[in-house]
Amino acid sequence: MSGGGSLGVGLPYQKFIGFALEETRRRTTLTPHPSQEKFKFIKPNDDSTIFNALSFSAPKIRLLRSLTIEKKNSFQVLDFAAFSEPEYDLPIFCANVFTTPAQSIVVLDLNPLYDTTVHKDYKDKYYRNIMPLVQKYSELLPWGGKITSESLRFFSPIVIWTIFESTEHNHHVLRSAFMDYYKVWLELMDQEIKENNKVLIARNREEQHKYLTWRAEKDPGYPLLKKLIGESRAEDLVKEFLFEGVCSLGTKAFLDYFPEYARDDGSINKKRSMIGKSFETRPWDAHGEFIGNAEVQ
Ligand code: BLA
Repeated sequence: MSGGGSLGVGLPYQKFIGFALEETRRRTTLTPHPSQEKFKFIKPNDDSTIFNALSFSAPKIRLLRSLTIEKKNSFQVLDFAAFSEPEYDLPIFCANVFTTPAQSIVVLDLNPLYDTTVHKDYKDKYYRNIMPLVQKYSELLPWGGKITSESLRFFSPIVIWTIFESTEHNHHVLRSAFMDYYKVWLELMDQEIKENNKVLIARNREEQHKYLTWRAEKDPGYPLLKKLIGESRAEDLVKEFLFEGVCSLGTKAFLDYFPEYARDDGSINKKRSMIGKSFETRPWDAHGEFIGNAEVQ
């Protein structure tokens, strides 16, 4: 079947989550996260939409959470992420897919805790050995074209940013990439040794908080969530579930991290991007060197 066939067969993204949890349990012990109780049964305004939310923690993992949403014959969403405890500087696992019968918008990455264009040591530590992943998928899941420029600093040199036609074959490739990327993340997690230096731990915590702050404010899924469950429940979901930690890991506010979004009256500019979209082609070379020319639209 092609052209949206995969939308009819139950919740395929639930299978991605099933795989990820099984693989995680092979290596560590998952404990339900406190946020799970509140968000397990989200009832959207519209009966034909189904939400599934799960969250856990584990010895090195502060938060592992997934959200899938399905509206029959309309769209499907996968949002899966894993955040380590601040004692580790592990990348953040990030899998986001928005699928309609026509196309799928995908971001799959080990989002760096530290911007890899600035922190070369961080780039070498985590990405040098896994660059072949890019080769493996760059033809099947090609660069998706111009993107919100601000997003780039949260992406790694191995990011898969793609938009593809929703066919069975493409979803098969996506599942394979998802599994590869997640296994790599678990492997890195296994290898990491606990940091004892309080200054470095505080730095890791702040970087994670900055990431959470960005996504809790500017995530492209937010407008749709508001439509599905209303503004205040969407805000709860974003702050207490998807990006849990945004209210507790740090005290800085969005504008402290991203002052370029400040309006004259001190409020946050509602635009997602201040710079515009850019990066028509993949802005990293095969070695993970940034070669982007931010030609703004
Ligand atoms: C579109 N989602 C996008 C786009 C990106 C992402 C890059 C393309 C538009 C753009 O350039 O901004 C995803 N952007 C990310 C991710 C990061 C980032 C993961 O900066 C991480 C740092 N997407 C979801 C969820 C929904 C969703 C949960 O993850 C819905 C509930 C929807 N994403 C969604 C929709 C679009 C989209 C509807 C297309 C519309 C649009 O561009 O606003």
